[in-house]
Amino acid sequence: MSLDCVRLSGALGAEVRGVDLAAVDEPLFEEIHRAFLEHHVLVFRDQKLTPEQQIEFGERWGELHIHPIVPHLKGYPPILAIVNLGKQRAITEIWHSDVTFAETPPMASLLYAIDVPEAGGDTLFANQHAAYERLSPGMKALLDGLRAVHSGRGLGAATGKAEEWQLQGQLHPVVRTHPETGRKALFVNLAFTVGFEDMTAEESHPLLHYLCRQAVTPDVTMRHAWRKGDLVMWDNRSVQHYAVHDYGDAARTLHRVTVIGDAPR
Ligand SMILES: O=C(O)CCC(=O)C(=O)O
Repeated sequence: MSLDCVRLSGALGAEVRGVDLAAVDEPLFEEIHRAFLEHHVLVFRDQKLTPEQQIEFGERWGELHIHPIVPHLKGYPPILAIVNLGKQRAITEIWHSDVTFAETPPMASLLYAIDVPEAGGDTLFANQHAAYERLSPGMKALLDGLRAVHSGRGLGAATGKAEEWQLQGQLHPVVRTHPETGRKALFVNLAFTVGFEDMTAEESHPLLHYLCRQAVTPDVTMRHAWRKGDLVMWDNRSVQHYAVHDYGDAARTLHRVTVIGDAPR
């Protein structure tokens, strides 16, 4: 059997048609896994999932992550409820890959739309293999072996959990090799990366901002316009994302299940 996949941009993403995520057998799961590695972002429309079913599908990919800072859905520790906190308090309207301040950041996130605005509230995704591959040989040589510091302090402060949040920062390679495909990807983001190992803040800042700009230029992105019942999953090892807050006070609720990954190398 082969999956019915429709590509969503030149750079990444595919809509997978005709799949009920509450009833995925092993051969179908293997097809979905292959499509995930090929397209990096998969969109499944018209799903009807209970929290238990979303958790069950998430567990097919690996152990689920319990977020250290953001509160979970009551009764369901592996589910983060992403709700409209207002534009001023939005913590996801910035390019990022999930929880990169952890020692083993998530490999995948699975976001399910419970309630979405009539218009707006799209999510953008950017392909970090494409962003890396077009860098010059000189820049690639400079980044080879360089490690960046990732910190959750900004997120802790934004969510009022600064005191509870003890992490000092985590070192990860600036260029990581995808553990399943062997492809290289840029692995720095504006939300959590704060500088480079053995460099001052002044030295780090221009390089970090150059790389973060290169990471998300329009030609490496796709944009998802949500409908209720969509489940979108992305590969945090090869993709950054950005939640656009352009919907004022409208209700927007999504449930996220996050799968633990390995230590970036
Ligand atoms: O709300 C969204 O569209 C994306 C949420 C997000 O950025 C995240 O779960 O990390």
